[in-house]
Amino acid sequence: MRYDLYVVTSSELSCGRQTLEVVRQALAGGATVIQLREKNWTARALVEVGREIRKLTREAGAGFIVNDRLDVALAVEADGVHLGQDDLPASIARRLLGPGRILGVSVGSVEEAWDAQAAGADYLGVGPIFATGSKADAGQPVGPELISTLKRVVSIPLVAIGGINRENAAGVVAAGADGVAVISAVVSARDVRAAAAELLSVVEAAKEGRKIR
Ligand code: TZP
Ligand code: MG
Repeated sequence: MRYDLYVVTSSELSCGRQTLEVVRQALAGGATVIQLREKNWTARALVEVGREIRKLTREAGAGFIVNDRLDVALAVEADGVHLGQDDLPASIARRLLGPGRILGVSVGSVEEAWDAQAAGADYLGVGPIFATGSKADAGQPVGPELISTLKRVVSIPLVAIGGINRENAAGVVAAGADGVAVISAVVSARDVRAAAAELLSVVEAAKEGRKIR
């Protein structure tokens, strides 16, 4: 999976546009992963939209991850599930998912990162890197410094999340992130496709720069 531009959905932050339309535009702009994250939807709604996102991501060659719901992830044949520190424990999720699907875990400290990797996580969502208005209980920002620290402590990919936009994404990648995960910078943009394309080009340029230095 290419984690470069990991777009997380939120119908509340999509300015009245449907999640599926936002996903279509984000993929057109080059999003490399879509995460279906709709905290107030029923399982039925998640499955209905999830099946459509599965088709769109497959056509685009992008990854598809479901937030919180391992059952929904399996039901729609997503590539994997993303879990937080209050969700199903990572070791149990790993067992239920089998080896073929991707397990992502949110971490905000070295200890959480270490535990998640030991439990079988395939990648870590690290954050919140910066302050964010998109998640009420996000906690205190950890800064790009945690990315540089974790780069030395764990071996799985690191996806930075929280308050990331086109102005600060390059610094996060320079710190060692394998990709950036965003909600508002893409789903709340007036032109979702253009916002995704621009952010992707910032990430890719920063990765190029990292290689040269
Ligand atoms: N987890 C940590 S911060 C965050 C999540 C889901 C919200 C990210 O949203 P935004 O709009 O990209 O800051
Ligand atoms: Mg969760």
